[in-house]
Amino acid sequence: MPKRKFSPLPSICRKYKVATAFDWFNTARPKIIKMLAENEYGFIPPRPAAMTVELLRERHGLVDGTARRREFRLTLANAGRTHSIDVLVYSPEDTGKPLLAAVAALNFQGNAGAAEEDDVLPLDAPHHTQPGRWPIKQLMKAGFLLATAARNDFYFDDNAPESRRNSVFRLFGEIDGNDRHYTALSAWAFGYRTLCDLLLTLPEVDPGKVWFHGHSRLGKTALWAAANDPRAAGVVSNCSGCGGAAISRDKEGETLRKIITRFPFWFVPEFDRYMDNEKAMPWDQHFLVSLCAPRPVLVASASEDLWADPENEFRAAAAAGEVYRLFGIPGIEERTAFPPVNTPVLRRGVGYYVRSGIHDVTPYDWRQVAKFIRLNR
Ligand code: GTR
Repeated sequence: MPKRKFSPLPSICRKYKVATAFDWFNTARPKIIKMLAENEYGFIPPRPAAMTVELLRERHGLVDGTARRREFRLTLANAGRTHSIDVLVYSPEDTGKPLLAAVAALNFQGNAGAAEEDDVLPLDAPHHTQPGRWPIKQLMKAGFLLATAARNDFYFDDNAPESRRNSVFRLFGEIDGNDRHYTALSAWAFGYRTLCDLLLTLPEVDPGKVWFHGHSRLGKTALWAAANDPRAAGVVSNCSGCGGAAISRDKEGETLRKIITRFPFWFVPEFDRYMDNEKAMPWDQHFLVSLCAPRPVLVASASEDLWADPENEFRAAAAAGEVYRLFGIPGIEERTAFPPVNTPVLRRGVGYYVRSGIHDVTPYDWRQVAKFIRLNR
């Protein structure tokens, strides 16, 4: 395959004249957050006045005796309005070992779809619809606690005005159903924050071990959520592609025009001005990745996921290293070549790999997540 030609990326440190981690954290970082909120993702809903946590059901000894399962209903209340979300939590049955991490992850197909059993709420929903994506036994054995909720419970994933009006944004006032400033990605980022709120109420969760994990559109979201929530100890962006970990300049597969045309409600209208005009962006997606620093970030691609453009996902992961190095954390060393398939480049601070296969989350991916977290403990 001929080598691709890439245009230079804006340097974060040069743009903000940053020489130290102190400068970056206190000066550049808040400006980048503001720029991305105003020009790409929109603002994340604030914290509601109250959240009640109800344990609906609990069962022990599931999944060959490895898992304890809890189903919670969270009710968020603000200004006389309420919004409920169900969360499914799996945790290892008492092994005596400390948890490796407590993972907050939104899911695509509802909690029943994510589960391996047939009796997860809602009972009448299709169960276990994405086999392999949530390998509970493997996760339990690796020491993960998993908390998952449906993205659609925070913002139904379509462009209808009523989806916007019925989203979590409604807790904070009347929503103009046509106002694109209320974005799905920011409502879902609020979802990650809400999962984190729940996790921190569980006695077995060490507050320093909460990781955000997301696949595809939820991988974009996990990065944006972690950028805004200092309680995330680290983040995993799996096949997040355009508007996620992939650089927009010289993008193959999905371009800004393609994503904004299909999913205008994911981004603010200000983002439209960069369609077919990516080089005019004063930032690129490595800015988003760098917002995780100094916390570890793992960027994962799949070899057949050309829509996401693995090589451009690698570029963002590598380029974010300049910010990690301000903290004395190596990240991916400069001039590291795009790695071959199934050859992870896991470093302190930043990790990257391309798994063979399609756009998905697989047991292989979870093994890399566990390795990366262990490396960054
Ligand atoms: C695609 C979208 C991608 C990615 C993916 C997904 O249709 O173009 O950006 O987010 O959906 O979420 O599975």
